[in-house]
Amino acid sequence: MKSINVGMIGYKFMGKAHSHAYKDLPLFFPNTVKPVMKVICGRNEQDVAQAQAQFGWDEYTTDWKSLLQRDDIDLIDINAPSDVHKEITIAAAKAGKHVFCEKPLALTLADAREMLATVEESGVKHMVGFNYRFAPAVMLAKKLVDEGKLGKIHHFRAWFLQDWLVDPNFPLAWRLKKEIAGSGSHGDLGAHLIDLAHYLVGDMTEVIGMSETFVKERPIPANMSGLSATGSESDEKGEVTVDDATLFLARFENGALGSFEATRYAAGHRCTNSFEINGSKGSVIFDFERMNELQVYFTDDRDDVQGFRRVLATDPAHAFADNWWPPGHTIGYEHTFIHEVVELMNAFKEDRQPVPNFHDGVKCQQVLEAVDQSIEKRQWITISDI
Ligand code: SOE
Repeated sequence: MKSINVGMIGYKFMGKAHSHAYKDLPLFFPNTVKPVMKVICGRNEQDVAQAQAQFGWDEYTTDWKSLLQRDDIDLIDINAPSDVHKEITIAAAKAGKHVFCEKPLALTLADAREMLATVEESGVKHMVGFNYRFAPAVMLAKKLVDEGKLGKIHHFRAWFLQDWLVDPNFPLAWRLKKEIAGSGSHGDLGAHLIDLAHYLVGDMTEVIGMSETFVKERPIPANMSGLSATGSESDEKGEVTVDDATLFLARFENGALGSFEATRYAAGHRCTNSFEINGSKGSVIFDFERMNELQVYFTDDRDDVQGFRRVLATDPAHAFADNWWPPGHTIGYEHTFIHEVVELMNAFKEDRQPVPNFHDGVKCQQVLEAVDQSIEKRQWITISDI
């Protein structure tokens, strides 16, 4: 197989990130399957036509169902809001199309499980968009954990902090409506942290959480595009039906303890996505705003040089780095999506499921829902119970 024809649904933030990944991939990763940017799909004809021309897709359509009838489409990429993930995934898989779906996989755990069952029954490939796994520095952390270089893991501590809601007049965007987004900071930001925890440390056994919606009503936007609106032209307000911040504690199967914080109210933090892992033989610290670096500490370093050192994950020894620039020439946010799509294309080349796939999406949704239940019941929830 030399190429895969893509039909992509959604053209905003993630649509641009995915389009860029498909476009750049063949230039830097010529030895894998080539994604062909066939058709981009969206509800608003004028906007999707503009996206088609700007992002470089062959065609556009406003009818996603028409993509499923076409023999020349192999893969459906879903980056429209979360409320449509399930319907499109199920229809696509039943039509024999492979599915790449943005996170969080679904609005509920039951929906996510149904999506997983359908892609499995249909025998198609499935991938979920947890792009932060693909930062080479994160992959280095994973390698150090897997090699036992950090010893027995005691702590996983993660925080994803944004501040775009601090202004109480920021409009009621779709991300603030439960029926469309599923949840707020929890499913949007916390989902990434949960996936990183699964990837780096392993499965969790129980969780307890708390959350808050600091601003309960916001102006209804006259016109809103993604996160880009800065104010509202209307005096009318609507209810915010998702969490603004969610924090939780977790126990892992391997005995480690976890703490997680996701918020859109951390003034000054535009996109601080960080974790720290402490083990019996060392620690690592990752901060997405310095995504090329991993802070590393080993207990068996000589006494007189004990301390964290900064490793720049841009050498040929680091994941994906060989395909980019000479050592020290850094990469950015968009590269996480390119690496993600390289994994997807490699899965076609090697005829296997890509990772992370819908199993990982369901596992993440299970933790999201367990935390929600614990908040509602004000008690610890055992993950395997739900
Ligand atoms: C918006 O809050 C957002 O774009 C998320 O939806 C992404 O998944 C995260 O990577 C950055 O923040």
